[in-house]
Order: sequence, then structure tokens, then C-alpha cells
Amino acid sequence: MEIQTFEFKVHGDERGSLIAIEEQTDIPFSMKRVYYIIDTAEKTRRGGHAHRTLQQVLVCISGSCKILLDDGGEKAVVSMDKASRGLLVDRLIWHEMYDFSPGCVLLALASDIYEENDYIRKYDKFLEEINT
Ligand code: T46
Repeated sequence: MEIQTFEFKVHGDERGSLIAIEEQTDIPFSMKRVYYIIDTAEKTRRGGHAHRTLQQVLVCISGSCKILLDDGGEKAVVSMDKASRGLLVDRLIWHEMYDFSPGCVLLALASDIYEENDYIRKYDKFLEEINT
């Protein structure tokens, strides 16, 4: 499976660092929504779904976590531990997030607003949809 990641420029000086992410330039779509996952309880697994049309870039801006990507044929696990690295979670990719470190902040840049009908929350339904 092809894993697409983005390395964002770190603007650093003696004060610290700043990272800017611009739609269509640093990530391959226009953003309509930003959300972030914080205060994750120990041993939690989140996600466990795919999106029909939504594209997202995930950035672990503090701490670390792992992201499982599954295209229905192949699986890959990506370790996220750099605020300057984005991971594309494309449409029709089953994804799960786990192994959150204490204080992990996972930022999501999403191509559309929240729409429950865009979620495929059952794995067998996901396999059915990608094969039709
Ligand atoms: C995804 C992964 C990476 C909203 O009201 N608005 C929103 O924009 C989002 C994302 C969620 N919610 C509500 C829906 C649920 O009641 O927040 C609650 C938790 O959402 P969910 O169980 O879907 O959270 P995760 O961590 O399993 O999945 C989230 C995103 O929903 C999903 O799109 O790809 O993070």
C-alpha cells in the first residue's frame, strides 16, 4: 500500500519553532474542518472506520501514537511522533489510532465538514464497498 506523508517546513529560531500548513500547497486538498484528539485514555483505540469521500491529513503535534491504515488488501502501521510530519488518510482507507502517549495531541485536517453518512463503521461493509 502506498503511504503518503508530508514534511512541513519548520520555521525555527532562538524562540522556538513554528509550522504552517497551507491547503493545496502543503496538503493536497482544501480544508473545511480542523479537529484534534486530546486526553486519550491509556490503551485506547480510536477510529475503526473508513470514509467514503473524506480526505484527511493527520499530524501528531505533541507526543506520539500509531496509525493503522488498511486498504482492504494490505495493512500498514505508521508511527507518528513529529509535529512536522503529516500522514494522508485517503478516502476508503480503514484506519485505527492506538498506542497514544500521555499528552498526545493528534491534529486532523479534513477536506469536508462532519457528516456521519460518510462513515463506514463496519469492516465487512467496508470490504463490500471497496469491492463494488
Ligand atoms: C477520523 C479519525 C482520525 C463531531 O461532532 N464532529 C467532528 O468533526 C468529529 C470528527 C467528531 N464528532 C463527534 C462524533 C462523536 O460523537 O465526536 C465524537 C467522537 O467521534 P469519533 O468516535 O468518530 O472519533 P474517532 O477518534 O474514532 O475518529 C475521528 C474522526 O471522527 C474520524 O473522521 O478519521 O478521528
